[in-house]
Amino acid sequence: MAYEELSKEVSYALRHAPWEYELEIDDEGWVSLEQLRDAFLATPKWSKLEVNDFIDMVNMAEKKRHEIYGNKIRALYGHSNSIHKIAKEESVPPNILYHGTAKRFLEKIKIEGLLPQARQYVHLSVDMETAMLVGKRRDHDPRILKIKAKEAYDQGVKFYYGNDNVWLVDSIDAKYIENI
Ligand code: HQG
Repeated sequence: MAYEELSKEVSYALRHAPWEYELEIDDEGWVSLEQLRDAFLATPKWSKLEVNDFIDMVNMAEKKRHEIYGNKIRALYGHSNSIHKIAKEESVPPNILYHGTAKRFLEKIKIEGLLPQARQYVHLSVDMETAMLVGKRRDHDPRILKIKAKEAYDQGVKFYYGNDNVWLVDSIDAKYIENI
């Protein structure tokens, strides 16, 4: 089974295009594994897919993009703003979080702060290494922004837990970005 390829397509379906797959996603982003399997079975590439393949995919993944609970699966983060907003659980963030971005975005970020752009939430990383990997998707020499998360939280900004490495927030005002 091509788990990486499967994971990419599951991400696409759950984050960006549930309607293409005729998936009924609930308010917290869950969809039944059977429904997802049936949707994938419709394409010849996945004609041998079984529900267990999704379970193996999640268990074997290096990066925790999806979560399975009972007979349901959901994407933990990354949803696009073109789908119904996924409700996330509010939590107290660590003191400091990081955001890896491209140099070319800095001037705008300085003025506007961090905005979710095409996604539902701004994604923050728990450490500089993770932020570096995120930033490298957009710039070979990315900038790592240090976010005063706890201070923002104490002043009323809501933070949402994504996974062990990712926190989500609706937006981050520039005053909470330390080194910009
Ligand atoms: C930037 C991947 C201009 C922001 C990753 C980023 C992550 C601004 C880009 C997850 C801005 C949006 C998300 C502003 C923010 N002006 N640019 N005011 N505010 N930006 O891809 O955080 O592998 O939507 O800095 O690892 O890069 O798919 O967000 O560069 O966890 O599982 O706008 O996606 O995970 O880019 O990445 P994205 P992101 P997966």
